[in-house]
This record gives sequence, structure tokens and C-alpha cells, in this order.
Amino acid sequence: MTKVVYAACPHDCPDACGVLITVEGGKAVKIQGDPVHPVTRGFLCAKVAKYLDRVYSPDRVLFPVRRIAPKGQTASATGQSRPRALDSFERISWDEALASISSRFRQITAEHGSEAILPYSYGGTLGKLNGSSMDRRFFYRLGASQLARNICSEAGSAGIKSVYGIKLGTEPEQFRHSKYIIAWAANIHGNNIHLWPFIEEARRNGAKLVVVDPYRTRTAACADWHLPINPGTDVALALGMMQVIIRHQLYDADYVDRHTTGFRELRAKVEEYTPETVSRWTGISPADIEKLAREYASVRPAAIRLNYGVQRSENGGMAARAIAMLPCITGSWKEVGGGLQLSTSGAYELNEAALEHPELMQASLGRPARVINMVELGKALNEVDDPPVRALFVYNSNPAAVCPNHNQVVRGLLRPDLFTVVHEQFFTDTTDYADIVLPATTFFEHPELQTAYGHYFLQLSNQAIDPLGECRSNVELFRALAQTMGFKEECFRDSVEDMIDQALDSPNPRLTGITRQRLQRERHMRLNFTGNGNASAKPFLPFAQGNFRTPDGRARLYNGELKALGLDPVASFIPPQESRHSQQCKSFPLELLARKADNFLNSTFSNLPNLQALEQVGVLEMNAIDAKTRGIHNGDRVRVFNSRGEMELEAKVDGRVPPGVVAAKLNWAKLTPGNRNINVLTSEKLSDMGNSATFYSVLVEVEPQLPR
Ligand SMILES: Nc1nc2c(c(=O)[nH]1)N[C@H]1C(S)=C(S)[C@@H](COP(=O)(O)OP(=O)(O)OC[C@H]3O[C@@H](n4cnc5c(=O)[nH]c(N)nc54)[C@H](O)[C@@H]3O)O[C@H]1N2
Ligand SMILES: Nc1nc2c(c(=O)[nH]1)N[C@H]1C(S)=C(S)[C@@H](COP(=O)(O)OP(=O)(O)OC[C@H]3O[C@@H](n4cnc5c(=O)[nH]c(N)nc54)[C@H](O)[C@@H]3O)O[C@H]1N2
Ligand SMILES: [Mo]
Repeated sequence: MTKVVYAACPHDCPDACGVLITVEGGKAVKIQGDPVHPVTRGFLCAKVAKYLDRVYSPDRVLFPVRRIAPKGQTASATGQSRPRALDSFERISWDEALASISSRFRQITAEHGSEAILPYSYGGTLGKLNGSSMDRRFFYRLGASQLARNICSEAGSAGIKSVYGIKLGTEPEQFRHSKYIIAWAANIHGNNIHLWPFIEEARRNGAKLVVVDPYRTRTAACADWHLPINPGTDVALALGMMQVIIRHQLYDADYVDRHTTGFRELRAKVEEYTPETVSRWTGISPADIEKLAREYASVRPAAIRLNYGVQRSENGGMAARAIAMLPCITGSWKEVGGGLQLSTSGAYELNEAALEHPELMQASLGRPARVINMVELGKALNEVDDPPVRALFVYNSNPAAVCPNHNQVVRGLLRPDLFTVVHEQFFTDTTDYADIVLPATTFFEHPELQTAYGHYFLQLSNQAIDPLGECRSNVELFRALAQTMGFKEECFRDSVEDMIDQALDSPNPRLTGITRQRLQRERHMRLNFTGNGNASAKPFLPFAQGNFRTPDGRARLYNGELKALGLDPVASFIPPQESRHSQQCKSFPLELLARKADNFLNSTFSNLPNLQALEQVGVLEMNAIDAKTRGIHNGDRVRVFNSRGEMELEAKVDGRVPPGVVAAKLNWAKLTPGNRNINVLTSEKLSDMGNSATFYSVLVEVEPQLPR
């Protein structure tokens, strides 16, 4: 029996692909991109194209286990994580696992209160059900601490919303009509590959592609123009561009007049951001700033693909804010192929309250539980005392790899009095510190409702195969745990179908006509932008007629609310403390980009041999000038360090980074030579807006490592 099952890739990527899984005799034998999906267009990224190797990997966690050895790292750099990881555990049944978790939770609640329990989850799956439904109900009902999920995008979200009031942007399909495209901190080839064919189509029709990124990504290498900007200086560049645009009267006075507020204040503000001044901060010549601004404002239509790289910086909120103003002053929102995309996620507005039941927290605790920012896990585990965190429940995340200030995180995870449960598909860096590990399904093994943050389709993902071993989905796990804890509320018995219906039951007019039954038949459905039940293929131009989600419907070039945060209500450039522009750079003069790998997804996929073969790990990319002044040659072992940590890497002098900048990749710590990952160097410092992580504001020094 052969069947083809329609599913949607739930990984943390803007593309949210439609996939077809061929199943023979209960086993998945083939995966391909859905040729009918207007954004997937029949192809998959290198990672998901090889997904059968992930699902059927011999390293999967297949049954619950309990720790029988001291906590700590279990694998060597040779990459064999599973056999040694399993040595530290013994197999137990699901019933035993659930019973011991609930008895520990009851005991901790009795001794310290329920807020001593902390859930920890992020982007393992972005599926609405397995990402944020039954799990949230469970932890609200328990009265656990709340987690501020700010490790990725909150600075950019706050920046964009401070201007538009909502996260909407240009549809990927419209980029084919652009004549000028700026990929701003957007590694399209690596992180958003399904946008690339639209850009290629635009270029065949004469469009120019400009990349603003300190690092020479594959995208930058094939662009028409690469501007390697100094990290953390994008606010200055955007304000400088607006200075040029306003000075040359290249702005759209009619659009500005009708659809924005604060242009007068903006005009006054940008006066000080002359190309000469901006050049000193950004490292981009005054002539290039002038040229970029003039071309952007006069070649029509012009689109900006802004991505989250720009906001992993101390001033990341302000950066997103300043860049978001550009299409508002040029009026580029009016044109098909114009505008800007950071994220499309604001369009869905599913019924989150019905999925998550936040009122359960009030019922059990009588007040909102305290909030712990996931970026500050190290601090939470080592310093918080009111009450201390005594239990950590990790799912959809690998904090021992992805969290900043890794050494501090590991110190916390090693605490013998911390009870740690990890629900996972693999024995990751984090399971090395778990008391109990529970086996999780992949998206082949459970049904799901899928949104996106890089397009406007909603998808229903079907289950293709039975769960492997004793794997359970997040939904099933938290449903079972709620029963074991004796939670009686009806919502803990909801089925997947119930929850999909609840999610779709929302007043959002863009969901008009979209039902579970139709999604089942049609696989993917574009959100309904006409407001009636009839889907239309017309381009969606979110702000062509204004319609910003602000109190007066106008884009806020001046936003008084920013004053409460101590920020400039228009925008202004404040150099990051960890940058070449600060005092700290006397001791640690190099700016580190602790980047993602093109062939991994954050730390996911980094344990799979077929993807490891595509990525060189354990290297520090350096500019020839910085290498030479330190007596370092290509291939030398080097020590990279700052006040938080150090690691040994191999120097790679490859022309990808400008002087003053070094770069390295995120990877599992236990699979990195030296057993440490790049987050030993990153900091828990939060961004200016949104309290987000600052992975790209990091100073380090590098020295040759003498052979031992
Ligand atoms: N293959 C792959 N795809 C992914 C991911 C992955 O790990 N691998 N991760 C997924 C996730 S979680 C996310 S959030 C998205 C993120 O997608 P992106 O936002 O594209 O994420 P980053 O790779 O963090 O940053 C993009 C680029 O910003 C550059 N950059 C760093 N600092 C600055 C700066 O100060 N100014 C400017 N102009 N550029 C800067 C970096 O060098 C990088 O090339 O991608 C998703 N897709
Ligand atoms: N140095 C540095 N650090 C970074 C970044 C960076 O650019 N540089 N990027 C940051 C960003 S943007 C992000 S979004 C975060 C990402 O942080 P995380 O969301 O923690 O990302 P992953 O490393 O992908 O880990 C997700 C884990 O979830 C598991 N998983 C997948 N599906 C399921 C499921 O259905 N159920 C359960 N229970 N588990 C599942 C996977 O096996 C994987 O181990 O990392 C951040 N950390
Ligand atoms: Mo992310």
C-alpha cells in the first residue's frame, strides 16, 4: 500500500513549506516539496530534503528514561552522542515517568510554591498545537512561572510595531515584481531559501539586489552590491538614508501626509545623520550611503527583506524601527513589489486564548505568575531566589546549546537540587543534564495546524506514520500529565480536531471561510484579504492605504511611548556597549558574530551526519589583517575569549568578514571540538526594546594557541 500524505514543515523558518510524504507499508520512503504550494514550489532546503534520515535516525529517543549517573556531558567530539548518553540512563515506562514527574511537582509546590517550576520551550516546532496549546494550559493550571520567550525576535517585533502597530509585510510572491531589493541582515540563501526564486525572477527582469550584512553570506556573494556594515550600526545607516532622501526631496509627500505622523520631527532628527557622520559609524563610505539612498528612493518598486539578524544587537529594536520607516517615507507600500518584510505572522490572529487558556493561571494562583526571560536562564538557575527554580521542564528547545552565557547555564543545569525533565527527539546537550528524558514525535508522526512568518498561507499537516517507539507529541504528553496531576478541566480532554476548530474560531476577517474541513481538502489556504468568503489572488498590500494598526491608523515616525523606555521617540543611534565604538573594546577588540549555520537550524540537525558533511564546524572566521597582527595563519588553532568564557577553534582566513569582525557557528557543544559551544562567549544582556537576546553584540580577543 502506497499513499502520499500532505504535511507542513514546522521548523523555525519563515518558509513553512508544504511537503508530500510518500508512505509504503507504514514507512515513509520519500519526502518532497509540494509543487502546488505557491511559496514552496516543489523544492525543499538541504535539511528537510534529507528528513527521512532524521526520522529514522538510530539516535532517536524512543522511550522514557531516568538518570542513573551524575549530570553532565556524555559525548565526545567524535560525534557518537547516543550510546554514551544512554549509559547514563535506565529505561522506564511512561506511567512511571508521569508519576515521578507529578510527585516531584507536588513536592516542589508544597515546599516552594508552584512558581518554583519553570517551563522552557521555543522553536522546536512552530506548529500551533505542539508549539503553544496543551502545554500552556498545563503550566497555567499548575501555576508555574511564566516564560518570556524572547530569545529570537522580540526586539524586532517591538521595533516594527512601534511604527506599524502590527507585524505585516510584503508577500514573498510580490518580490518578483521588484526592481530594487535590499536584503538587510537577511541571509536568504541560508535561512529563507524559498524567497530566492522570486528574487532571481526579479533580477532576470532587471532588478538589482543589494545586501547589507557584515558577513559575506552566499546571498551577499551573488548580489549585485554587498555593503559590509559594521555590526550594530544599522540605525545610523537607516537615519542617514532618510537624511539623503529628505534632502533630495525624494520622499512621497502625499503618502507621508496622509498615512504617517511625526514627519516633521523625523526631518529635524535626521539632519545630524549626514553621510559623513554615518560613514564613521557604519564603515560604509559617504558616497555609497548617498548612492544607496538615492537608488532606493528612485528605482521603483523597491522592497526591503529585513531579517532578524539586525535585531540581535543591543540597539536591535531601534534598528528595526528606523529601517521600518524607510518604505513609509518613500510611499513604497503603495506598489506591488514594494514595502518591507520582517515577518508576516501578525496576519493570522488565531484564537490564542482558546488554545492556551491563560485564565487557568488566575484560577489556580489568584494572580499572574512571575515571568522569567528565557534569555536569562543562567541567571534564573543561579541567582533567582524568590522562590528558587527547582524544576525545569524543557520541550521544543535545547537551552544547553542555544542560550547565551553557556557556562552560567551549564552551572545551573548541574545543580543536584534542580529537577529537569526534557521532552526530545534526540539526546541533545540539554538531555545531558536531565533527570528524566521523554521521547518526542517528529512532524511525520503527529497532526498539526501550521502558520508561517514568511508567507500568508495556513496549512493542515497530516500524520504520515505511526509514532516511532513510544514517542508522544507535545499535545499528548501534556494531556497525559494533566490527567496524572488530576486536573479536571474539560480542556485537558480536547482532541487535536477540537483544538484546530477552536484556533480557527476567531473574529479575524482574514480567517473568514477557512475551516478544518476546507484545509483538509485544499492542503494550504491563503489568508482571506478580501474580508468575504471568497479567496482572491490579488496581491496583498498591507499598508497601501495606510491602515496601520495604530490608534490613528498612521505609521508612527514619532512614537511618544518610547520615552517611557528612555528611548528617542523618533529614533537615534546609540552604539552597543559591546562594539568597537565603546571603551570595552580596549580589552576585547574584535566583534564576534555567533551565527547560525546554513545547513543546521539553530542547534537542530547539527547531530546528523549527512548535514555535518555540509558544514565545517569548530572554525573561527577572521579577516587577514586581524590574523596578521596576531601572528595567526589560516588553519592555526586559536583561543577566542572574553570575560565570560573561552574556546579553542581553528582560524579560517577566508575573506568573509571585514577587519575587526570574527564569526563562528552555533553547534551542539558536545559535538564541537573542545566540547564547548560559541555561546560561552555571548551575553545575557537584553536589547533596548523587547528584552531580546543580543547574540551579535559580543566583544572578544583572539590569540594563537601554542601546540600542547
Ligand atoms: N539554515 C537555517 N535557516 C534558519 C535558521 C538556521 O539556524 N539555519 N534559523 C531560523 C531562525 S530561528 C530564524 S530567527 C531565522 C533568522 O533568519 P535571519 O534573520 O536571516 O538570521 P540571522 O542568521 O541571525 O541573521 C541574518 C544575517 O544578519 C547578519 N548580521 C549580524 N549582525 C548584523 C548587523 O548588525 N547588521 C546587519 N545589517 N546584519 C547583521 C548576519 O551576519 C546574518 O548573515 O532563520 C531561520 N532559518
Ligand atoms: N549563538 C547563537 N545562539 C542562538 C542563535 C544564534 O544565531 N546564535 N539564534 C537564537 C535563535 S534566533 C533562536 S530562535 C534560538 C532557538 O532555540 P531553540 O528553539 O531551542 O532551537 P533548536 O536548537 O532548534 O532546538 C529545538 C529542539 O526542539 C526539538 N524538537 C523539535 N520538534 C519537537 C517536538 O515536536 N517536541 C519536542 N518536545 N521537541 C522537539 C529538537 O530536536 C531540538 O533539539 O536559538 C538562539 N540561539
Ligand atoms: Mo530564531
